[in-house]
Amino acid sequence: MPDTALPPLVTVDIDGPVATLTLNRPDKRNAISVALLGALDAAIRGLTAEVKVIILAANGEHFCAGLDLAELALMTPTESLMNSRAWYDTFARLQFGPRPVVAVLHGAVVGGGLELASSAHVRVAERSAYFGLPEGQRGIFLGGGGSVRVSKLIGFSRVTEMMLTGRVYNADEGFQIGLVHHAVAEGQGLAKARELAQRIASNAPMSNFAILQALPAIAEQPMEHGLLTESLMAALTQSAPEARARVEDFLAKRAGKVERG
Ligand code: 1HE
Repeated sequence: MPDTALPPLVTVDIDGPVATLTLNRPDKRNAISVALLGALDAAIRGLTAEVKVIILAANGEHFCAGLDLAELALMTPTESLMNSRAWYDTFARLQFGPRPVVAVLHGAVVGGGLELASSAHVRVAERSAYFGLPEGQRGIFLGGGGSVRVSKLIGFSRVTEMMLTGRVYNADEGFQIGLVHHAVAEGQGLAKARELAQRIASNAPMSNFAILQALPAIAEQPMEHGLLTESLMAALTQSAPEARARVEDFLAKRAGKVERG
């Protein structure tokens, strides 16, 4: 039977400006094999310009069990190093690509699964979601960018404690410590992500560009450089025709007001 008859490791569904990429290796809890990483990378690269926002989701009971440990067991240190580099490339394509990414999390979001989730810009967790970094218990280390990305989300101290003690955070705790932005009822994650994605897609493209590209750069810059970058970006976004039209709409009372949360 040809390979094409196998179910894809990542499925792509396009709905207007929103593409939903779904990890589809539920029998192995969406563990990230070389093939799954390649499928995710190809799915991202294959998106057309009409797609403005990505939703990242997963089939089965768990979002992602992390690195495929069966493959790791067969890797030389050099292969493992190169595998990490491949993860960095793909995750950077998500984080620093042109499209905001909304991740929908449920079940295990562990190890490399949490590293993948932390590459998204918005995280929605269903009640069943739980977060851990079991690398310490497996005798290995983070290798998918988690030392940097997860530490930036919840702080180096929490990551140290998670890895040393095997601590697992549930969905509510994940919300409290800033791992996720929204905690929703089971089965509601995708609907919430779609609602957020539609809102994100309706922003001016230049604003989304500045949020995705300038904000993380500014966060790494010394204060004076950050403020200069911010002011340049502000001038650029404000001069786009779309920004002028939106501001005029507000002044003419044609645009919505900011509502209470
Ligand atoms: C796997 C993997 C995997 C499951 N690699 N095959 N990640 C971990 O240490 C997590 C390891 N996984 C688990 O703790 C559990 O599997 C789960 C809590 C995620 C799910 O439990 P459960 O009871 O639903 O499933 P299961 O019976 O444990 O697993 C079902 C199958 O998936 C089984 O294979 P089977 O052939 O026996 O059916 C498992 O072997 C397989 N499976 N997880 C390979 N991770 C770039 S550095 C990143 C560092 C890391 O990510 S370290 C990995 C951390």
